[in-house]
Amino acid sequence: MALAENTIASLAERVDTAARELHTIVKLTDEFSELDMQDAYTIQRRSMARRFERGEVLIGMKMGLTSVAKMKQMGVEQPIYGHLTDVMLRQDGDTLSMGDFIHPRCEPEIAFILSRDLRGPVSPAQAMLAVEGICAAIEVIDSRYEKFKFTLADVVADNASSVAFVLGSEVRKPEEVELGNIGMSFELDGEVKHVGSSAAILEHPARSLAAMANMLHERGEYLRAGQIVLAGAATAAEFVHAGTSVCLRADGLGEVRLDFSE
Ligand code: OOG
Ligand code: MG
Repeated sequence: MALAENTIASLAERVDTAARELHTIVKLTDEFSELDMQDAYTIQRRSMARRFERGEVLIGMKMGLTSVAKMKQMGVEQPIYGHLTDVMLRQDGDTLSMGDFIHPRCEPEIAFILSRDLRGPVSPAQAMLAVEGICAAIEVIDSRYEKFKFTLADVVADNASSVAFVLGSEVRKPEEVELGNIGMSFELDGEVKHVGSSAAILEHPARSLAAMANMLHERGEYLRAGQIVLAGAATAAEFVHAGTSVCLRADGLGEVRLDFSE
């Protein structure tokens, strides 16, 4: 750890307040260049602890930067994770208000729903034994950093830009889908912006799930039965505005939608 305990606490408060009050902040690394990944994950946990104290409930985890398209878009080259809470969960077809976000982007994802606890270290195949359901998902990300620009440590401290997500209504069992190659079409206002495949997610989304369990294991933590895990975007993300309709169609998993209003 590079940063002092009181610095970590105050940076956790800074990212939490920015997320709550919907304003941007300068990158933490601008001020604290020594901020390392371990500190960043500690800041993330401290800021989440503040949310849990306010009553939010942990319902899952998200992987991020698991596809080459996302790594290139963000200029950051290593998978990361963040926490998902009940207030981030929206329903398929919901209309979200732009007033609840800073500069939101949407991205197409695959989600896992776990039926068993999952402890690392595990292989992708072992990780899949804990999966009950697979569905399509749209994640809304909303970096608290100016211009949506950050280093790896900054974005980790900011809970991997998490703000909201929605799961598709069609949930399939692992044996019912070809998880390693699900065709995904990501549309804004009826126009196809990206076509991709679940293969873009670390070559197979099961690898993302295993990586999630294995990274948590480094901190002595594990995934719980019932939790949702987002595997990470299969394509680049798209900015949305008031009036934008977002739709993800995923082969065998139906479609999932979100709309944005003022
Ligand atoms: C970081 C979060 C990335 C994904 O699915 O790749 C992410 C960001 O792009 O702001 O959620
Ligand atoms: Mg994502």
